[in-house]
Amino acid sequence: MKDPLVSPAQLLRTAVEACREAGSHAHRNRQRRAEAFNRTAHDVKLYLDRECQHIAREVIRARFPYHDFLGEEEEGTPQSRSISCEIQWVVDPIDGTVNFSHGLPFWCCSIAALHRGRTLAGAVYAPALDLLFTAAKQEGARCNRTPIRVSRVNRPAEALVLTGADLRVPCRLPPFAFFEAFAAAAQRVRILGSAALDLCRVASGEADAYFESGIYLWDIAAARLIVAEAGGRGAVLRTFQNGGLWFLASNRSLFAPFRRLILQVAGIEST
Ligand code: LIP
Repeated sequence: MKDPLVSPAQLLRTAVEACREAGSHAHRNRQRRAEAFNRTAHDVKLYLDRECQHIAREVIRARFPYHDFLGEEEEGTPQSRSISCEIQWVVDPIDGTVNFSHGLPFWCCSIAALHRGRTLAGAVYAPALDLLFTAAKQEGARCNRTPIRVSRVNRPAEALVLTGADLRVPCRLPPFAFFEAFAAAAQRVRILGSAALDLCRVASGEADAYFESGIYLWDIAAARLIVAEAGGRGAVLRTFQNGGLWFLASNRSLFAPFRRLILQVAGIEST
């Protein structure tokens, strides 16, 4: 279906409204953070995940009833869900769910509007930290309305790298092989538990790079634009049948050396 032209700024306004509504609901109801409908070895699914995704969907549908919607809490992989419209909203209602369920403040609501797979607008809202990261295509990136830029660190040995260790996804390489390689190459490596928030820290220059294997589109869809609009670079280095991704983002100087490092650890020739 052909969409009437909608500007990135218009999409961003709705992304911010939906993020604030959904994120505030989780934060207001944090005393219910342990109410889970599913617990597995390394993950937990909360009723609040579903409630926040519903809230975000209602805000978006009220403004753009014909746009497609892809939320983490629905069934199936990102590839298995049909797209009938050129604009698709990608929502992770609580990114960093395990952190949230324990009362750790490193979690956020991440909402992106994509046009033919390219993010045009993205918002990442961390209520417990009172931080709202936003970006619209070619309009820069902001944190709480203040423009942000990636760091100028240009040596891996001086870099602070954020990563994750999602043991749910059967990637060919265990995440800790990457952790070990980054630990040897960088100044420090940290696991904070929310991919979207990690990427926003790269965009604001508080960290210099982020890499994770076994991440999903809804974890990165908004924050990858925020990094790009803050002068950084991000790329999916590998995809898997179940929707899992390897995603690297950093300031411009560090992208090539860290991409080489990842491909070497994975035994993949660098092109
Ligand atoms: C989380 C990511 C995090 C990753 C976790 C999990 P969720 O997303 O943000 O980076 O390490 O395993 O995938 O599941 O909390 O939305």
